[in-house]
Amino acid sequence: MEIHAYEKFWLAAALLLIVGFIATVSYGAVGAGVEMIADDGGTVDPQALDEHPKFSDPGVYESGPNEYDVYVVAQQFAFRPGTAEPIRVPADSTVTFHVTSADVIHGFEVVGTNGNTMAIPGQVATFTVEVGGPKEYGLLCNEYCGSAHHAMEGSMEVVPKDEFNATGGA
Ligand SMILES: [Cu+2]
Repeated sequence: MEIHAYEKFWLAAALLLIVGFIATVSYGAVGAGVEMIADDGGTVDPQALDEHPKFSDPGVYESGPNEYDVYVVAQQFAFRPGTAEPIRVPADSTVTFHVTSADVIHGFEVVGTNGNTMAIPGQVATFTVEVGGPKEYGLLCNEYCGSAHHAMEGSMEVVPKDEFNATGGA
């Protein structure tokens, strides 16, 4: 059977594309360090966050050498902390976020890092971000949560270690 040269070329190009697409999907699934948020953050009563040992006073808690826990409450239309005042963490540390919502479903993304989750009332989403040198990161809600969703944002400041200690952290 005679196959025209152009037909061979397009067959080869189509096969290459398929292999390329499979490679990018595989890389995205296992190579890029992307992880789903597990359900091991536990549950919480969204009506009684003010009785919770940490969510009643959300903020940055030291949990070990260079390790910090950050408790964040998302609600229409702000992150506590994050929106009214930035989340401040020291440079070169491991930061574990514990995020929940007090009302409806929100998103919580630390822009420019691997940190991104839904904030669901009654659920605590937990994920860890390694921060390097001093830098400011944006925080975004990326689940439509109401009329001022587009304005729901905040910031996280990675500050030099001595500066963090000087202000006493959270
Ligand atoms: Cu929103």
